[in-house]
Amino acid sequence: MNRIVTLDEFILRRQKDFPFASGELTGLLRDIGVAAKIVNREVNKAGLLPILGRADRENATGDEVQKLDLYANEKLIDCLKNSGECAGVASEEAEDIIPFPSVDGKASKYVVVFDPLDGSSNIDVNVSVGTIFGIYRRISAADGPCQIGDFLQKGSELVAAGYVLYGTSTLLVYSTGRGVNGFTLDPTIGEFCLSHRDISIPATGNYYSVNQGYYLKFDVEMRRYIDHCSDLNLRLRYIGSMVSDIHRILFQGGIFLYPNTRKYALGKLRLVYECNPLSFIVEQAGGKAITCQLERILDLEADHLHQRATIAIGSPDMVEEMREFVLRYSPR
Ligand code: AHM
Repeated sequence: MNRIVTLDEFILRRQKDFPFASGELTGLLRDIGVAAKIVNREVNKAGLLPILGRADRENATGDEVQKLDLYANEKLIDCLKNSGECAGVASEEAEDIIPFPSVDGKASKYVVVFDPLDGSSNIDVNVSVGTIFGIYRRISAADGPCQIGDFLQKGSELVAAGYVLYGTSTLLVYSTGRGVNGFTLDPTIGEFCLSHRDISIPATGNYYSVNQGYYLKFDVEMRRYIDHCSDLNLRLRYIGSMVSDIHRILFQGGIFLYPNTRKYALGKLRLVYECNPLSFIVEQAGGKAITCQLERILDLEADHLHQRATIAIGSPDMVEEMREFVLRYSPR
């Protein structure tokens, strides 16, 4: 029988690969692992506790009922704040950056961006959701509070990124720029255990994932590409939770698209919290991620925290094929 390797053990082993590592990044990843376990516990009893629905309701005892995405947000902030390894965070659930006071006079080198619960419209109907995170080395002076510029770095500057998928099992997938590994939570021992080593995305696949309900609102080149996927008899899968949709593609091959629509002229998904971290993972696994206007996602400049981007991400051959459709059919 193979020996179980826990997330903590794996992270510590990997730290030894970096001769000058101070352990901060290692600590941060562990903090995120702890937050993921806490969030997982609540997600799993979402139907039992009064944590579903709107955040402005009150429960039987008059306490404010907390929406699960706000709960996840709070837990991530708590876990990252208390360890002193993180100079501050930017969350999809918060308007501005949240700088942390230093703990024991420690000057933290890193900041974290996250979407605490992606695909949250799925929670009330028991469908998979996820947490997405990215870690940047700060560029502001380490002896002061972190600054907005620390969080608006290009995705290519990420030092680590990952996601947690709360699905039929709970999986944490992350990369520090040296391949991608996945860990499944074993609920009997409460540990994430290495289950998917050196994940590599298939060069092509049988799945395409897009909200086809918006078909008529897409530009002509995207409609042509979607027609092509349909002509090839590819299987359409769209969960409406980006983490889940991309997770399938990472393992089985395919393409995920969220193009611009009439409603979302710049795309819907957030560059900083969603597109960059997932593009980092997919590129690390050998895939590609570009906008529907053909720029590499990780090269995009972010002007503000909640900036949106269009995205085509997944198996490299399929993203390239989509690129050809754009070049051929775009009137621009
Ligand atoms: P959220 O941050 O409100 O959960 O929205 C993000 C989600 C993605 O996970 C998903 O891919 C997309 O929104 C679905 O959007 P749509 O319902 O427009 O297809």
